[in-house]
Amino acid sequence: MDKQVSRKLHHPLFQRYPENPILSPEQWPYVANATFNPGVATIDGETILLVRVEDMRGFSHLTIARSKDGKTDWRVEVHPALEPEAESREEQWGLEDPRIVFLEERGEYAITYVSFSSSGPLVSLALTEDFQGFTRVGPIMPPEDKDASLFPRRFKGRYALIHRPIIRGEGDIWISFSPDLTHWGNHRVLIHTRPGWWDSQRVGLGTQPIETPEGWLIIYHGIRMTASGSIYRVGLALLDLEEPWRVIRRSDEWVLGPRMRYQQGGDVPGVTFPTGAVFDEETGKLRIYYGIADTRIGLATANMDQLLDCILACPQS
Ligand code: BMA
Repeated sequence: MDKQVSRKLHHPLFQRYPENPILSPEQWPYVANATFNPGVATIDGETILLVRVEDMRGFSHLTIARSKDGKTDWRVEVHPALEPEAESREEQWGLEDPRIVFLEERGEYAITYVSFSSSGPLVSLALTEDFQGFTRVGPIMPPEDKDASLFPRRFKGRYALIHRPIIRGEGDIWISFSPDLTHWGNHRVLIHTRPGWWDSQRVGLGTQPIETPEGWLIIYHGIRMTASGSIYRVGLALLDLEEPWRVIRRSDEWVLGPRMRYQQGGDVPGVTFPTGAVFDEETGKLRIYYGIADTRIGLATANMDQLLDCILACPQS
């Protein structure tokens, strides 16, 4: 389909939920400065958000909020699900920005999150069957590294991890492989920054990778520096289904950004930061959950067929 046509047909691709923000620190059962950047999973039809909660020292932990429809009536747990371990130097400054996938063959969820050490952010992994008990695998990528997610399945026996190391100040998205979730190698650059573009400064994974018949849909954030700070917007890419280190398509344009007034209010205005997605097969809609200005949580939905039309009309990468 012609790119211009597809853009007009489906513009805007994502519809912001009219009642945004769906969760705010004021709704928390205990004192919190900010509640944002959640990982998402569904169990028995219920939506579970693993929310990054920043306390009044500026350190974060992860707490669960549940909702039957994924939009309203959130029940927030009174105690954190994952907190920094007191003796852990890797978690000294808190836990941030989880992404969740269900590892079908293991029958458990993998949670990749940022541990903040005094040497910088790094990627850690925890596993859970039910979001009640957690097995902490611990750090899997050294600093500086963040914005990580596993894929829900293996590729020729190897697990794959998307992550974003900072190398000489540059932030491209990488992919790495492991036979056992502990030893990682075969590192490759996956999605690079584009000088001059909306995603010129840094790019990082947004939600967990989403399997579709056309390939792995990647929703990523791109950063541009401006005179009044950074703008975090959202773009799309498509990876080969069996060789996910191959980028098939990448959107020229961003598909979601901080446009609404409520997206400018918070600790870090101008940040739209998706971290979790749920595909509803019955409605054909994708729901994405994102951090608003590092303070609250927003929801946006898109029709999956339109998303795929859009990404397939994008340039080959
Ligand atoms: C990134 C992460 C996110 C945060 C974003 C915008 O580097 O630290 O947690 O939402 O910056 O401040």
